[in-house]
Amino acid sequence: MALREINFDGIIGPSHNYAGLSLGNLASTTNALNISHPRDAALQGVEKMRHNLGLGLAQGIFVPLPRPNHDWLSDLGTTVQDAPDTLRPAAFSASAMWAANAATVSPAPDTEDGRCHLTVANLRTMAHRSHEWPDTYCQLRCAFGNGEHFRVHRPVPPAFGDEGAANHMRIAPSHGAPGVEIFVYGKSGGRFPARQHVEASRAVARFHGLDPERTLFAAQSEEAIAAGAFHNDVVAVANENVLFAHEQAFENRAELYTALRRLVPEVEIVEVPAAAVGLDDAIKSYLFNAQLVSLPDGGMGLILPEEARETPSVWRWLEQMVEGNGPIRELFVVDVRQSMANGGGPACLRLRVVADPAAVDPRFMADEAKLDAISGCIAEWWPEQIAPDDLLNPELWDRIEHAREALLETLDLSDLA
Ligand code: SUG
Repeated sequence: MALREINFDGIIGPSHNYAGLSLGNLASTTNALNISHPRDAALQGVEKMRHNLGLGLAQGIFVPLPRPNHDWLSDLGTTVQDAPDTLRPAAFSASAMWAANAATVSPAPDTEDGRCHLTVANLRTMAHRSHEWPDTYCQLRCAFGNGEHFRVHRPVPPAFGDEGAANHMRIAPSHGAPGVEIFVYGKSGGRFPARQHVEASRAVARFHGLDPERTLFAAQSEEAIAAGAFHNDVVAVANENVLFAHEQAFENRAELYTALRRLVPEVEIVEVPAAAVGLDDAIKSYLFNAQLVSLPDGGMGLILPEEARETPSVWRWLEQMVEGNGPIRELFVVDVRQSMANGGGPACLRLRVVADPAAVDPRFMADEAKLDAISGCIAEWWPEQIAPDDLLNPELWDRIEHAREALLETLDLSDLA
């Protein structure tokens, strides 16, 4: 069994819009009610996947969820025609594009039964995200239906907020070796909500059959959440034996680093000091929402958003880092501005699964030809732009629904309709 890291990117849905729905996510609030460009957004996402395929990385896809979500509106006693302005944008949100929030994933070498476990996130803190999970669950059961290799769990009950892999990291000498899993939770975010509850993280660790000796729970620092780090993946990212984090990411970083060094002696911690890059610049630029990847020819690279290159303190620090003797040797820049304007960088757009690609339903695996077919479908069907009032227009509702159907047909995934 050949385990590889596969990045499953959420294809950006035809209803992508800026509704300012996420308190604590500064980009979402700042861009509230701007005009969005779903077609450009989705094409940017495809180009990121193409870039990563070109690096020799394994790439997968998830499809957008049905929007507007008629079932959710019906559960709330309304319809898309009659929904109040307080609900309609939430029913249209394309937020499932941020696949890092779809589920938490524990690869086979870490689990008691030797299967890769996935727990769908309940996303209960934000109304517009709380209705993603039933369709995400269906999609993951389809993609990872091979019961010899995978087990997909239903979400933690809504008593405790769970935001999936965005608050979870894994440190291992290599992808295929047993790792240490780190669950990062929030206690308080000052004026902003802490979206990940420690009880949810503990439940996920139990579902996955993780070894308690090799499972760490670390609190996010309150100052990070209050500065706009609504998920840990805005201030830290890990890959194999490397942890790349901001100095102010964790409440008690010394304790976390000591535990990691004891459990994985090969660990390399690359910490960015606040004196070099302040939390504000780190969050504005999404420096840590980069994809930290192992390159096929050795060494690691960071796949960063354009905004990182445009932030002088960040770019200066990165250029110095790659000239040094550390484990991160290369920088790649991608344009995901449409997603970034809602607080979703390169790493938010993907769910990492370490598994044998041959065990995944092939309809969810991507190659160049499939990406061409996807971009053709997007160019033909995705709306060019959405202004807030357009959500009242029945023609747009039809357009969004037809666009998704066309994509499902293109991918032979109409069983998810
Ligand atoms: O949950 N934005 C998303 C961004 C998620 C980013 N994911 C990770 N960090 N892994 C969120 O806050 C904005 C929607 C709007 O305002 O229209 C939104 O949901």
